Amino acid sequence: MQSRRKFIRWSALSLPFMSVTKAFSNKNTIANKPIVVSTWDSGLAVNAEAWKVLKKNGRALDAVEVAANSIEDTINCCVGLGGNPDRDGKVTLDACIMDEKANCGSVAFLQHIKHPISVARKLMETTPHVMLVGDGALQFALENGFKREPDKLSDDAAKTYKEWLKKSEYKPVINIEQQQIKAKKSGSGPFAPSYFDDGTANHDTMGTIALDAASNLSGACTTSGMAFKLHGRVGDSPIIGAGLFVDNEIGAATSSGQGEEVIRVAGTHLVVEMMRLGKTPEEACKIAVERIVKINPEKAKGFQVGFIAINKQGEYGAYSIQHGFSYSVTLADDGGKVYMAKSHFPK
Ligand code: SD4
Repeated sequence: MQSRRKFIRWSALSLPFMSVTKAFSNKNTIANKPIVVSTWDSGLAVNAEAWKVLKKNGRALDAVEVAANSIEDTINCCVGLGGNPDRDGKVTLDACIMDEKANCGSVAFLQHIKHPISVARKLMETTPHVMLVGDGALQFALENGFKREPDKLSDDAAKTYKEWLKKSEYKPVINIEQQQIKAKKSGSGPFAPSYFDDGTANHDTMGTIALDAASNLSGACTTSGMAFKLHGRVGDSPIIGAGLFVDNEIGAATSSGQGEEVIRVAGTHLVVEMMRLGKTPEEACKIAVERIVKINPEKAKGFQVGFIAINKQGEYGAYSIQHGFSYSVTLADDGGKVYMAKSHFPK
């Protein structure tokens, strides 16, 4: 995760947020089209893949899929088979995709498959179902020509896992789920800490939302989930309305951070509904963040959730609980820019 942080373009981050977020008074004006927005600074490289599709008047759905595929192909902490494992040392992936017609596909707790987002799309396009999990999702993937990858942690993940086992004094405990979770920081627990021992946050899910030249919206979200989670745990990322939501009349939103808290408020659905009521993307993301914080303001001090959103006019915005949630915006051939979201709690 730390190496990915190196990609942060501090010059871009230092730009004042409002200087890049244009205010569109006329809602009928189509501006910022096409546009692709992704979570985190690592979203810049991901956006670049999406941009290749969008600039040729390609479909937003194709753009977000190739974007997700590109990060699923890299070795990093938090997306794809190279990501950090759960507490049992298994990498389990969650992903979902949604298009402009409210078609959606999702896979959760999927092992051994390199491109969960493409399995989700296959499910969306070839079956009447929305979601498959675990062995069923794996079976579907294999039957549809996806290759079964070896059960092996990436070198980075193996190292991190080894360290975690030491520091967390991991001992399998029967019915651990029923025990009081002792959190170093409120809101986290020994099996999916909100923060690692070095203070870096346990997240970096890739959420990508795009508006194409034909004014259609789509989104994708892909992750290996919270590191050291309980085996079988599913976060917000594959849940339509939590980790991703698209309404082609209104806008699209995706999230990153502690998934349980996003699920609780149907986070991205809330963001889109707020945009429906006339809020800007940033205002809508802020409302969703505040809804989460209000549930337990004390606990909210100990975890991160960030939302990004775009509307039908191509306006974009973001908001997070903690400072430090960056996001990447690409709307021209200039390589895109990284911005820091405003946050509920200051730096
Ligand atoms: C999850 N939301 O599994 C994901 C984790 C995440 O950036 O966002 N990582 O809860």
